[in-house]
Amino acid sequence: IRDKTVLVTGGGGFIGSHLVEALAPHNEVRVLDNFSSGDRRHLPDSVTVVEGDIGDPIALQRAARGVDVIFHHAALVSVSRSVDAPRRSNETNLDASLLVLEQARQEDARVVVASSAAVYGHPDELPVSETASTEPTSPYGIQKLAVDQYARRYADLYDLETVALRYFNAYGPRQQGPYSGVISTFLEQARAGEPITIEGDGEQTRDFVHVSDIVRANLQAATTDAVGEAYNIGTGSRTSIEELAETITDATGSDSPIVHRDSRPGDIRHSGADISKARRTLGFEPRVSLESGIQSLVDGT
Ligand code: UD2
Repeated sequence: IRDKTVLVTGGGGFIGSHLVEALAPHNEVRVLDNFSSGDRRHLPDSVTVVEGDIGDPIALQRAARGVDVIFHHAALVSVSRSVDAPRRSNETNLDASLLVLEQARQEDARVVVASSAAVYGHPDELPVSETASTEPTSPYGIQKLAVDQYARRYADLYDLETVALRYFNAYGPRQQGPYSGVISTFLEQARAGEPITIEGDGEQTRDFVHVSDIVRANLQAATTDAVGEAYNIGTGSRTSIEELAETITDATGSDSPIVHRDSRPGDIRHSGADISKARRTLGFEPRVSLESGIQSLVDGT
Protein backbone atom coordinates (compact mmCIF):
# COMPACT_ATOMS: atom_id res chain seq x y z
CA ILE A 1 0.00 0.00 0.00
CA ARG A 2 1.10 3.59 -0.65
CA ASP A 3 0.26 7.10 0.44
CA LYS A 4 -1.95 6.01 3.31
CA THR A 5 -1.99 7.06 6.92
CA VAL A 6 -1.77 3.91 9.00
CA LEU A 7 -1.59 2.93 12.65
CA VAL A 8 0.30 -0.13 13.82
CA THR A 9 -0.61 -1.02 17.41
CA GLY A 10 2.19 -2.97 19.02
CA GLY A 11 4.47 -1.53 16.33
CA GLY A 12 7.49 -1.93 18.59
CA GLY A 13 6.94 -5.68 18.91
CA PHE A 14 8.11 -8.67 16.94
CA ILE A 15 5.61 -8.77 14.07
CA GLY A 16 4.57 -5.12 14.40
CA SER A 17 8.08 -3.75 13.92
CA HIS A 18 8.65 -5.74 10.73
CA LEU A 19 5.33 -4.48 9.40
CA VAL A 20 6.27 -0.89 10.25
CA GLU A 21 9.53 -1.32 8.37
CA ALA A 22 7.62 -2.42 5.26
CA LEU A 23 5.04 0.37 5.49
CA ALA A 24 7.26 3.30 6.45
CA PRO A 25 8.88 4.09 3.08
CA HIS A 26 5.55 4.71 1.30
CA ASN A 27 3.05 5.65 3.99
CA GLU A 28 2.58 7.90 6.98
CA VAL A 29 3.01 5.47 9.86
CA ARG A 30 1.97 5.84 13.48
CA VAL A 31 2.79 3.41 16.24
CA LEU A 32 0.96 2.95 19.52
CA ASP A 33 3.01 0.88 21.94
CA ASN A 34 3.72 0.90 25.66
CA PHE A 35 7.09 -0.76 24.99
CA SER A 36 6.46 -3.32 27.70
CA SER A 37 7.93 -5.94 25.42
CA GLY A 38 8.46 -3.97 22.20
CA ASP A 39 11.51 -1.85 21.52
CA ARG A 40 11.62 1.72 20.26
CA ARG A 41 14.99 1.15 18.61
CA HIS A 42 13.34 -1.01 15.97
CA LEU A 43 11.34 1.93 14.65
CA PRO A 44 12.47 4.14 11.77
CA ASP A 45 12.77 7.88 12.51
CA SER A 46 9.94 8.77 10.16
CA VAL A 47 7.39 7.02 12.37
CA THR A 48 5.18 8.96 14.79
CA VAL A 49 5.27 7.18 18.12
CA VAL A 50 2.50 7.44 20.68
CA GLU A 51 3.71 5.79 23.85
CA GLY A 52 0.79 4.38 25.78
CA ASP A 53 -1.36 1.40 26.59
CA ILE A 54 -3.59 -0.02 23.94
CA GLY A 55 -6.36 0.08 26.54
CA ASP A 56 -6.00 3.83 27.07
CA PRO A 57 -8.78 5.45 25.02
CA ILE A 58 -7.11 8.87 24.94
CA ALA A 59 -3.82 7.50 23.61
CA LEU A 60 -5.67 5.36 21.11
CA GLN A 61 -7.80 8.26 19.92
CA ARG A 62 -4.73 10.39 19.41
CA ALA A 63 -2.87 7.67 17.54
CA ALA A 64 -5.83 6.75 15.34
CA ARG A 65 -6.98 10.22 14.28
CA GLY A 66 -7.41 10.37 10.51
CA VAL A 67 -5.96 6.94 9.73
CA ASP A 68 -7.01 4.84 6.75
CA VAL A 69 -5.91 1.46 8.13
CA ILE A 70 -5.23 0.07 11.61
CA PHE A 71 -3.01 -3.00 11.92
CA HIS A 72 -3.77 -4.31 15.38
CA HIS A 73 -0.80 -6.21 16.78
CA ALA A 74 -0.68 -5.04 20.39
CA ALA A 75 -1.27 -8.01 22.70
CA LEU A 76 0.03 -10.05 25.59
CA VAL A 77 1.29 -12.99 23.57
CA SER A 78 2.10 -15.44 26.33
CA VAL A 79 -0.33 -18.34 26.45
CA SER A 80 0.97 -19.41 29.88
CA ARG A 81 0.52 -15.92 31.32
CA SER A 82 -3.06 -15.96 30.08
CA VAL A 83 -3.57 -19.15 32.07
CA ASP A 84 -2.03 -17.61 35.20
CA ALA A 85 -3.85 -14.28 34.87
CA PRO A 86 -6.87 -14.57 32.57
CA ARG A 87 -8.44 -11.22 33.46
CA ARG A 88 -5.24 -9.29 32.97
CA SER A 89 -4.65 -10.83 29.54
CA ASN A 90 -8.32 -10.39 28.67
CA GLU A 91 -8.04 -6.66 29.30
CA THR A 92 -5.23 -6.28 26.82
CA ASN A 93 -6.18 -8.90 24.28
CA LEU A 94 -9.95 -8.49 24.20
CA ASP A 95 -11.20 -5.34 25.94
CA ALA A 96 -8.56 -3.19 24.27
CA SER A 97 -9.23 -4.82 20.90
CA LEU A 98 -12.86 -3.73 21.18
CA LEU A 99 -11.66 -0.19 21.80
CA VAL A 100 -9.61 -0.48 18.60
CA LEU A 101 -12.64 -1.65 16.62
CA GLU A 102 -14.72 1.19 18.06
CA GLN A 103 -12.04 3.70 17.22
CA ALA A 104 -11.91 2.33 13.69
CA ARG A 105 -15.65 2.94 13.41
CA GLN A 106 -15.11 6.54 14.39
CA GLU A 107 -12.47 6.95 11.73
CA ASP A 108 -14.10 4.66 9.19
CA ALA A 109 -10.73 2.91 8.97
CA ARG A 110 -10.04 -0.61 7.82
CA VAL A 111 -8.79 -2.92 10.59
CA VAL A 112 -6.51 -5.91 10.18
CA VAL A 113 -6.49 -7.90 13.44
CA ALA A 114 -3.90 -10.42 14.59
CA SER A 115 -5.74 -13.64 15.27
CA SER A 116 -4.11 -17.00 15.92
CA ALA A 117 -4.08 -20.72 15.28
CA ALA A 118 -4.90 -20.84 19.00
CA VAL A 119 -8.57 -20.33 18.04
CA TYR A 120 -8.70 -23.97 16.87
CA GLY A 121 -7.45 -25.59 20.07
CA HIS A 122 -6.77 -29.25 19.23
CA PRO A 123 -7.62 -29.16 15.53
CA ASP A 124 -10.22 -31.69 14.41
CA GLU A 125 -8.73 -31.87 10.92
CA LEU A 126 -5.25 -31.44 9.38
CA PRO A 127 -4.42 -29.24 7.71
CA VAL A 128 -6.95 -27.09 9.52
CA SER A 129 -9.17 -24.83 7.42
CA GLU A 130 -11.02 -21.72 8.54
CA THR A 131 -14.28 -23.66 8.74
CA ALA A 132 -12.93 -26.18 11.27
CA SER A 133 -14.38 -26.10 14.76
CA THR A 134 -12.94 -23.57 17.17
CA GLU A 135 -12.40 -24.79 20.70
CA PRO A 136 -9.53 -22.84 22.19
CA THR A 137 -7.70 -24.48 25.08
CA SER A 138 -6.43 -21.33 26.83
CA PRO A 139 -7.70 -17.88 27.81
CA TYR A 140 -5.36 -16.53 25.15
CA GLY A 141 -7.09 -18.62 22.49
CA ILE A 142 -10.52 -17.62 23.75
CA GLN A 143 -9.55 -13.96 23.60
CA LYS A 144 -8.17 -14.27 20.06
CA LEU A 145 -11.29 -16.12 18.95
CA ALA A 146 -13.49 -13.37 20.39
CA VAL A 147 -11.49 -10.66 18.60
CA ASP A 148 -11.63 -12.65 15.37
CA GLN A 149 -15.43 -12.98 15.69
CA TYR A 150 -15.91 -9.35 16.65
CA ALA A 151 -13.95 -8.32 13.58
CA ARG A 152 -16.25 -10.40 11.41
CA ARG A 153 -19.40 -9.02 13.03
CA TYR A 154 -18.21 -5.42 12.86
CA ALA A 155 -18.10 -5.91 9.10
CA ASP A 156 -21.72 -7.12 9.02
CA LEU A 157 -23.20 -4.89 11.68
CA TYR A 158 -21.43 -1.62 11.01
CA ASP A 159 -20.08 -2.04 7.50
CA LEU A 160 -16.54 -1.74 8.81
CA GLU A 161 -13.77 -3.18 6.63
CA THR A 162 -12.13 -5.81 8.81
CA VAL A 163 -9.82 -8.75 8.17
CA ALA A 164 -8.62 -11.33 10.73
CA LEU A 165 -5.31 -13.11 10.09
CA ARG A 166 -4.87 -16.37 11.98
CA TYR A 167 -1.13 -16.76 12.36
CA PHE A 168 0.37 -20.17 12.89
CA ASN A 169 3.85 -20.39 14.50
CA ALA A 170 5.57 -17.14 13.62
CA TYR A 171 9.35 -16.82 13.75
CA GLY A 172 12.09 -14.51 12.54
CA PRO A 173 14.48 -11.79 13.64
CA ARG A 174 13.64 -9.90 16.87
CA GLN A 175 11.65 -12.74 18.35
CA GLN A 176 13.15 -13.09 21.77
CA GLY A 177 12.44 -13.38 25.45
CA PRO A 178 10.82 -16.01 27.63
CA TYR A 179 7.59 -16.32 25.59
CA SER A 180 9.22 -16.20 22.24
CA GLY A 181 8.72 -19.59 20.71
CA VAL A 182 10.66 -22.73 20.14
CA ILE A 183 12.84 -21.54 17.23
CA SER A 184 14.38 -18.65 19.09
CA THR A 185 14.79 -20.81 22.23
CA PHE A 186 16.57 -23.57 20.29
CA LEU A 187 18.78 -21.05 18.49
CA GLU A 188 19.84 -19.46 21.75
CA GLN A 189 20.59 -22.86 23.23
CA ALA A 190 22.57 -23.95 20.16
CA ARG A 191 24.60 -20.76 20.12
CA ALA A 192 25.40 -21.02 23.82
CA GLY A 193 26.38 -24.67 23.45
CA GLU A 194 23.68 -25.59 25.95
CA PRO A 195 21.40 -28.62 25.62
CA ILE A 196 18.50 -28.24 23.20
CA THR A 197 15.42 -28.98 25.23
CA ILE A 198 12.69 -30.91 23.47
CA GLU A 199 9.50 -31.03 25.50
CA GLY A 200 7.98 -34.49 25.13
CA ASP A 201 8.88 -36.94 22.38
CA GLY A 202 9.48 -34.29 19.72
CA GLU A 203 6.99 -35.91 17.36
CA GLN A 204 4.59 -32.99 17.73
CA THR A 205 4.39 -30.81 14.62
CA ARG A 206 3.95 -27.12 13.86
CA ASP A 207 3.53 -24.90 10.81
CA PHE A 208 6.35 -22.34 11.10
CA VAL A 209 5.79 -19.17 9.13
CA HIS A 210 8.43 -16.50 8.62
CA VAL A 211 7.61 -12.98 9.74
CA SER A 212 8.29 -11.58 6.25
CA ASP A 213 5.47 -13.77 4.91
CA ILE A 214 3.23 -12.52 7.70
CA VAL A 215 4.06 -8.95 6.70
CA ARG A 216 3.03 -9.62 3.10
CA ALA A 217 -0.24 -11.13 4.28
CA ASN A 218 -0.93 -7.92 6.21
CA LEU A 219 -0.28 -5.78 3.14
CA GLN A 220 -2.63 -7.97 1.11
CA ALA A 221 -5.26 -7.76 3.86
CA ALA A 222 -5.03 -3.98 3.71
CA THR A 223 -6.28 -3.90 0.12
CA THR A 224 -8.43 -6.99 -0.38
CA ASP A 225 -12.10 -6.64 -1.30
CA ALA A 226 -12.84 -9.79 0.68
CA VAL A 227 -13.39 -8.16 4.08
CA GLY A 228 -15.27 -9.56 7.07
CA GLU A 229 -13.29 -12.78 6.74
CA ALA A 230 -10.63 -14.70 8.65
CA TYR A 231 -7.62 -16.24 6.89
CA ASN A 232 -5.11 -18.85 7.99
CA ILE A 233 -1.57 -17.58 7.59
CA GLY A 234 1.00 -20.36 7.62
CA THR A 235 2.96 -22.26 5.02
CA GLY A 236 0.83 -25.38 4.71
CA SER A 237 3.68 -27.66 5.76
CA ARG A 238 4.38 -29.15 9.17
CA THR A 239 7.70 -29.83 10.86
CA SER A 240 8.25 -31.94 13.96
CA ILE A 241 10.08 -30.42 16.91
CA GLU A 242 12.67 -33.20 16.62
CA GLU A 243 13.36 -32.27 12.98
CA LEU A 244 13.53 -28.63 13.99
CA ALA A 245 16.14 -29.39 16.65
CA GLU A 246 18.25 -31.20 14.05
CA THR A 247 17.86 -28.44 11.46
CA ILE A 248 19.05 -25.92 14.04
CA THR A 249 22.05 -27.92 15.21
CA ASP A 250 23.03 -28.46 11.55
CA ALA A 251 22.60 -24.81 10.60
CA THR A 252 24.58 -23.54 13.58
CA GLY A 253 27.19 -26.29 13.54
CA SER A 254 26.52 -26.52 17.26
CA ASP A 255 27.58 -29.53 19.28
CA SER A 256 24.72 -29.00 21.76
CA PRO A 257 23.17 -32.29 22.76
CA ILE A 258 19.45 -32.75 22.16
CA VAL A 259 17.69 -33.66 25.41
CA HIS A 260 14.08 -34.47 26.26
CA ARG A 261 11.98 -33.08 29.10
CA ASP A 262 8.40 -33.54 30.15
CA SER A 263 5.89 -32.41 27.58
CA ARG A 264 3.90 -29.28 28.22
CA PRO A 265 0.57 -29.80 29.91
CA GLY A 266 -2.16 -29.25 27.33
CA ASP A 267 0.31 -29.09 24.44
CA ILE A 268 -1.26 -29.21 20.98
CA ARG A 269 -0.05 -32.37 19.23
CA HIS A 270 -0.24 -31.27 15.61
CA SER A 271 -0.90 -27.92 14.03
CA GLY A 272 -0.81 -27.07 10.35
CA ALA A 273 -2.64 -24.56 8.19
CA ASP A 274 -4.76 -25.08 5.13
CA ILE A 275 -3.88 -21.82 3.39
CA SER A 276 -5.98 -22.32 0.27
CA LYS A 277 -8.40 -19.54 1.23
CA ALA A 278 -5.61 -16.99 1.73
CA ARG A 279 -4.00 -18.15 -1.52
CA ARG A 280 -7.18 -17.88 -3.51
CA THR A 281 -8.55 -14.70 -2.02
CA LEU A 282 -5.59 -12.62 -0.85
CA GLY A 283 -3.06 -13.92 -3.33
CA PHE A 284 -0.97 -15.01 -0.35
CA GLU A 285 1.99 -17.24 -1.15
CA PRO A 286 4.61 -18.02 1.52
CA ARG A 287 8.11 -17.50 0.17
CA VAL A 288 10.45 -18.44 2.98
CA SER A 289 11.12 -22.12 3.58
CA LEU A 290 11.94 -23.15 7.14
CA GLU A 291 15.49 -24.10 6.13
CA SER A 292 16.23 -20.74 4.51
CA GLY A 293 14.47 -18.82 7.30
CA ILE A 294 16.62 -20.55 9.90
CA GLN A 295 19.75 -20.12 7.80
CA SER A 296 19.20 -16.38 7.55
CA LEU A 297 18.62 -16.17 11.31
CA VAL A 298 21.91 -17.98 11.85
CA ASP A 299 23.73 -15.77 9.35
CA GLY A 300 22.06 -12.63 10.68
CA THR A 301 20.93 -11.64 7.18
C1 UD2 B 1 2.00 -21.10 19.43
C2 UD2 B 1 2.04 -19.61 19.70
C3 UD2 B 1 0.93 -19.22 20.61
C4 UD2 B 1 -0.41 -19.72 20.14
C5 UD2 B 1 -0.33 -21.22 19.85
C6 UD2 B 1 -1.59 -21.71 19.19
C7 UD2 B 1 4.36 -18.94 19.59
C8 UD2 B 1 5.56 -18.51 20.37
N1 UD2 B 1 3.28 -19.24 20.32
O1 UD2 B 1 2.25 -21.80 20.63
O2 UD2 B 1 0.89 -17.80 20.68
O3 UD2 B 1 -0.79 -19.01 18.98
O4 UD2 B 1 0.74 -21.50 18.96
O5 UD2 B 1 -1.65 -23.09 19.19
O6 UD2 B 1 4.36 -18.98 18.39
N2 UD2 B 1 9.02 -26.68 22.73
C9 UD2 B 1 10.09 -27.50 23.07
N3 UD2 B 1 11.16 -26.94 23.70
C10 UD2 B 1 11.23 -25.60 24.02
C11 UD2 B 1 10.14 -24.77 23.65
C12 UD2 B 1 9.05 -25.35 23.02
O7 UD2 B 1 10.08 -28.70 22.79
O8 UD2 B 1 12.25 -25.18 24.60
C13 UD2 B 1 7.86 -27.28 22.07
C14 UD2 B 1 6.56 -27.02 22.81
O9 UD2 B 1 6.32 -27.95 23.83
C15 UD2 B 1 5.57 -27.14 21.66
C16 UD2 B 1 6.34 -26.64 20.43
O10 UD2 B 1 7.71 -26.70 20.80
O11 UD2 B 1 5.20 -28.48 21.46
C17 UD2 B 1 6.02 -25.21 20.04
O12 UD2 B 1 6.06 -24.38 21.18
P1 UD2 B 1 5.96 -22.78 21.09
O13 UD2 B 1 5.93 -22.25 22.47
O14 UD2 B 1 6.99 -22.25 20.17
O15 UD2 B 1 4.57 -22.52 20.35
P2 UD2 B 1 3.10 -23.13 20.57
O16 UD2 B 1 2.79 -23.92 19.34
O17 UD2 B 1 2.96 -23.78 21.88
